[in-house]
Amino acid sequence: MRWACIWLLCPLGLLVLLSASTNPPNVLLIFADDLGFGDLGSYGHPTSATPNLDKMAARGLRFTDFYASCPICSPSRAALLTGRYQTRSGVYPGVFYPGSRGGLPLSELTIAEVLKARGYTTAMVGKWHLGLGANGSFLPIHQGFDHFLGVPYSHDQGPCQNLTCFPPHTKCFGTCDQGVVPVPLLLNQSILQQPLAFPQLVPLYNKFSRDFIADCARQGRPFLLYYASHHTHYPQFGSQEYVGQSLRGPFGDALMEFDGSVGLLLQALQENGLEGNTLVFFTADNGPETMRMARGGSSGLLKCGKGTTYEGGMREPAVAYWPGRISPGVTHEMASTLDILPTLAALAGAPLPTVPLDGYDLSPVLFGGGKSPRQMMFYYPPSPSKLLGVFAVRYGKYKAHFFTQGTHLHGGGMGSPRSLRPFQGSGCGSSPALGTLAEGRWLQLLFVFVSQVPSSVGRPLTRTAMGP
Ligand SMILES: [Ca+2]
Repeated sequence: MRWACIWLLCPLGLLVLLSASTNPPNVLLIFADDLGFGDLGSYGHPTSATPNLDKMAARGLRFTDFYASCPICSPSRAALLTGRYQTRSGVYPGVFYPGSRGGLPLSELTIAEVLKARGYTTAMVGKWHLGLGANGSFLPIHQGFDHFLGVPYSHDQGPCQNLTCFPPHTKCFGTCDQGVVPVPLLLNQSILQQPLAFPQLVPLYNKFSRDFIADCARQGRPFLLYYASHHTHYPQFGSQEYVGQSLRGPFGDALMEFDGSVGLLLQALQENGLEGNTLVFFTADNGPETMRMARGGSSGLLKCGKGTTYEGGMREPAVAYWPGRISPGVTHEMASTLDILPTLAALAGAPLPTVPLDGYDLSPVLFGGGKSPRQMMFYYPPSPSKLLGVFAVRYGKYKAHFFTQGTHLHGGGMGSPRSLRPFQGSGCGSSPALGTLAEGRWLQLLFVFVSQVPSSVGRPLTRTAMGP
């Protein structure tokens, strides 16, 4: 019986392996910044103008239950690129700043490194935010990307009050982080501009991306293009083409520019005859900064936004698009940015990193309308506490909130009273309310949670990437 099974399975497995190895698909990974679950027309926003993303959603597979791994930038981006919770890579807590000494550890294997081993040409455009390091030692070109055009951290991490965000003369709204170093634009490790010229930035990104796609097509090499937009993070900016064009003010104009880039990227695939052999995946790093009101995004019907472990903080719009391979539709299966690396590795026939991963191969969901291998999602707060640990867990259709933003922890046997400071970037969570941990079903969930929680939870991190 055992041998019969092996003989039956072998040809199928061989076929899959051969198919993946002979014709690995190109990958276009489009990542938005601080974009909410409710910000796109295809996710119900009444006034957003996002025709290209909406077209992708209509012709591709649209997710309703797709999660970033963290409600803030750097940890979320580390998880996307490594397929591991930020607590494993050490990109936690908080985010990197221009003066941070650390970065995503070079020992971590990124999507770019995994695909590069299978002959891919790789490029990254836009917001990195995974460390700069001495002499640029943590930049993308040291993490598997052959080419990099972008900003090493967030575009608000420098003085911006005198910069023009919208042409001809509209200054950036607000003051950004009052650092002394203007934000640079880098090509690989060289500074192209400092400070950034915001109105010219996205056209530069788009030209670089289109040229990269055309070059790869000419050379007949599979590629990975990671296009990490600054939109729609604060302060919003845009080029001449998009000034005053939306019904949502500067936020809507920035969103329109992002959508326009998506259109140009898809057009580049089409022009180079690559649409039938390219997986395009779009999602965002964390929820909207609702405290900025009209200048922040919308999480639609979900609660709260960026910085919180409520749904609005981590549940994101997401679309998988591959004409001829992925059938149009909507899926309610649970999935995460953590699943991108294992999925791409499977498609490319690349071996997985030999470290504990927190992601799953989503092929059954993408190509067969099947069930997701993901049943659980953990919600780590941006301001962690060794005493509180994970704030929430989703298991199937249930979610347990063990703590919520604003939770105050009183010492008891643990010493003097301690408290968690509410994350300042959120639009809610300032009220000191304990999270709910009810009995019955929740206790059962707690048991499952405790038995499956990643091993790094509950003990001090051994590797901290964050500098001062
Ligand atoms: Ca973000």
